[in-house]
Formats: sequence, C-alpha cells, structure tokens
Amino acid sequence: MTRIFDTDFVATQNDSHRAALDEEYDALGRKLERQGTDIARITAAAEAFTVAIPSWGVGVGGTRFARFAGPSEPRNIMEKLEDCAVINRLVTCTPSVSPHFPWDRVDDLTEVRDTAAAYDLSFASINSNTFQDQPAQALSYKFGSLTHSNPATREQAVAHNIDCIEYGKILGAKSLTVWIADGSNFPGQQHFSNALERYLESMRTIYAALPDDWRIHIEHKMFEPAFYSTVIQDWGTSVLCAMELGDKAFSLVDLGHHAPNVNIEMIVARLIQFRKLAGFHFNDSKYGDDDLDSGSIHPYQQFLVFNELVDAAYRGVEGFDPEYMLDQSHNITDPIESLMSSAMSVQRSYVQALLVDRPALDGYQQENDAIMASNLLKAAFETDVSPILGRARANAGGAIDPIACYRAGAYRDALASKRPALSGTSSGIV
Ligand code: LRH
Ligand code: MN
Repeated sequence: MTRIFDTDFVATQNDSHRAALDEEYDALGRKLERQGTDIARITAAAEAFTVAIPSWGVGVGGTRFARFAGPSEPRNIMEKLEDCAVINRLVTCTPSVSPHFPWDRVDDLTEVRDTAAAYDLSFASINSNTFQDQPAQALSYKFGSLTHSNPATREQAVAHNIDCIEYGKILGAKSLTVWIADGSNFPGQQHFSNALERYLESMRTIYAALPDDWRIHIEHKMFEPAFYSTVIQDWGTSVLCAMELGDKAFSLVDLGHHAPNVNIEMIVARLIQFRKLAGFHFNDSKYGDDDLDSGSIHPYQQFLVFNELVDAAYRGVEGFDPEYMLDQSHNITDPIESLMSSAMSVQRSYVQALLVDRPALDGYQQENDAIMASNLLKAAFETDVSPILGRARANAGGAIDPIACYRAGAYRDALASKRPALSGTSSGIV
C-alpha cells in the first residue's frame, strides 16, 4: 500500500484537530451524562461498528448516458484493494470488501486473499453477475438468467453462482448476494408465476451448493433495467422466496431499490421480525436507483433504519446478524472521498440510534404519546455525535478528519505514474 498514510503522517494531520476534538468530546460527554448515557460505552460501540466497501465502488461510476473517467482509477482487484486499504486506514470502520464477479475475476484468487490480508482487509458478501453477457459466453442474458425460459441459460446462470461460492470459499467469505435483472418491458411479455417458479428452481440448486455456514442474500429491486416488471421486485417477493428456500436464505435491503416515500424502516422491522434480514446495501436516492452517497439525501430515513436495527439488538432478537455494505456509484466525486463520507454517515446513524432512550420510548408508545415519542427520536438524531466518531477513529489510529487527511496526502497525484489515466468517456455503472 502507498506509504503516504503511515502512522506519522496521520498523527501529524491529527495534531491540528486534537484539541478541538478533546474539548467537544468532553462537552458531549457531560451532555450525555445528564441523560444517563456513558459516552465511553457509545464510543466503544462506534469503534466496533463496520460497513463493507463494494469493490465496484472504488472506480468511477457512470450512467447509461456517460461515465467520466477519473485520475488514477483502479484497474483491477489489486488496485481496488489498495484504495479500500486507504479508506479503512483513515476511517477505520471499513475492514472488509464485497467483491463482484466476474468484474474482480483473476486466475489466482489466493493471491487476492493474501494481498487483502496484508492490507488488514477481509472479504464480505460475494456478488454474482448474470445481468451482463461476458465475452465468449454461450447463451445471452438478454431475456433473463435464473428465470430464462431456456433451461440451458438457467443452468449457465446457476453454474456462475456456484462458481462464485467457490471463489468466496477461497477468499474466506460467508455469503452470496444474488441480484438478477430478470423481468420484462411489456405487459404479456413474461408469465409472472412461471418466471418466479423458474427462479425458485434455479435458486434451490444454488442453495444446495452453499456450505453449511454460508448464507444466500436475495436482493429485490423495483425496476431497471427491466421497466415493466422485475421478477424479484419487492421485499414481499424476496422474503417469500427466502422462506421457501430455507434457513440459509435471507432478504437484503438495497435502500435505492424502493419507490420514493416507501417506508423502508418498516420493511426492515418486518424482515427482522420474521428472522429474514440479510443486511443492507446502503446508499441514497431522490428518484430511482440513483446510488448516491449514503445519508446525502435522506439522513433521517437512514437514522430510522438504524433505530430499528439497534432496537432489535436491544430486544435480543435471536439470530439477528445483518451484514452492512455500501453500494454506490460515484459519477462526479473521488470515489475514495465518497466512500469515506458514506461509511462515516452510516456509522453516524448507528451511533445516533444508540442514544435513543428505549425504555422511555416504549413508555410513550404504550401511552400513545406521539409527540414525546417523535421528539425523543428527533433528539437522538439531532445530537451531533461527530466527537464520538472522531474519537473512535483516533483511538483506532485513524484520521480525525479523513477527507482533509486524504487530500493532504495527494494520493491520486502520487499514483498518476503507476496508474495511467483511463481515456475517453464510456457509459454504464462501472
Ligand atoms: C443492482 C445492484 C446490485 C449490484 C449492482 C452493482 O442495482 O444494486 O446490488 O450487483 O447494483
Ligand atoms: Mn445493491
């Protein structure tokens, strides 16, 4: 990894922030103490919080209209890991990477595993890809993959997912995330039930290939690239399939995969209640699957999602063990800056949710005291927990101000000689 962000460099950068952090931390500590909350306990929880980085997120993303290449972009999984290591070095809460195949495919995955380990990185959920055709692929996924009307195409897609499990075993992962683009663009084009039956048949074969200690994550999405119907369109279809498949199948919530104004935190509560919450692809959106930076548009919604998660842990819900991952497309920002900001935003929502006085909330709910219940949540959300996040990073040897530290390191310039700029504009999310 680049030596730029070594211990001395980060410590020197922190020097100019330390006094203010200490003062603000002590002041917040006194404020929380008056509420009966021990700031040290909250800070320890913040230090233990982690969210995985999507390997495809460290490259510059695009839309169907254009992708504008950035300076010193990573060109392969090794360079992506190098960038993920910088992110974790500075924000200290992103120790794992969620890879995507075949985008991250290389011949020797043991070398990838060992390189990641050298960066103190591990691997989170493995993402399969049957939404694009690969060079020399026998059968096209134009009209679907796991639900394609042609059994041979379904077999091809099933085989790819089973290959992904094998890649994951080498990398030390413990789950497979399956998002499929399968659907239709015209009423009448696809038989809804037959397509879902074919999905379940394919997924049963993939499920049977899972090691005992693995999980399979079903990711629903309302639309795109299918624009009339999507086979796994909503959480209801997802959870029904997870229940149909068995104890190792769960439903993953990508925040951007819902219509505007959908009550996502209630969907999370439902999946927790029925022990089927796989975890999350955190991002934000205003219209469609915009894949914007987490917390950049609806920070209160993100807080309310964590309010449900912290409540589940508080109630000791059995088997509650969601995987947290980011899934974003960085079209105009430096992906490292966006991923650091987003990881800190998700961590912030978690810490704010820890400040909720749950016995008091329960009381107001019992008494139907809506104002006090709502204000109690808002009070936690409106608490500036920046000193706790800064202290947690400093305690872990990270940067008090990661963006400032990153910019001071001029990382992209330093890599310019090693990573030639990718030319021209293309289109597509990666
Ligand atoms: C689909 C999705 C899925 C990934 C892809 C990169 O929109 O959210 O999780 O496979 O983005
Ligand atoms: Mn996703």
